Amino acid sequence: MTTERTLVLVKPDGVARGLTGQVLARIEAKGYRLVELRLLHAERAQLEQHYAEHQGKPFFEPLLEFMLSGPLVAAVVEGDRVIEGFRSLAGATEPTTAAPGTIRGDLGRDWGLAVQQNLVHGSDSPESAECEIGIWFG
Ligand code: IDP
Ligand code: MG
Repeated sequence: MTTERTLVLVKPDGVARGLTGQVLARIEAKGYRLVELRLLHAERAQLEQHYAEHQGKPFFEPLLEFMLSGPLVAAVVEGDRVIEGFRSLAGATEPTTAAPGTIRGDLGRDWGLAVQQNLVHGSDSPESAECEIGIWFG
């Protein structure tokens, strides 16, 4: 059984730039299904949990400040191998080198900041997906 759920965030830069619809359209056009969707302001405690693996890295504080800077969209997306599939749609972490055709490659760029503003987050494993869906959707 390969049907999975993943946690997708349209980060505050994506919402502020009016790209939420384009991100969701790419997810739907790929054939995945939206099963939960919320526009919200993140809380610091949620982000500390969500990004626990990055605690202590130089971009950790800038990352939290960025994620607190405005509303974001959280979604649970379902489909066969969707965890890997959404990471493929999103593209590489660095928008400058993310492949054209991906969300980050087509819509993102480097802004010379301490943290990469790269529009989207997607869970990277079934374990992270389960944990992250709990953080954002209880
Ligand atoms: P991912 O979002 O592609 O899974 P992660 O390594 O999990 O990338 O990092 C989480 C987020 O932290 C990234 O999406 C990006 O916003 C930021 N980030 C990661 N590495 C760096 C870096 O080296 N410099 C600046 N920001 C970074
Ligand atoms: Mg990650």
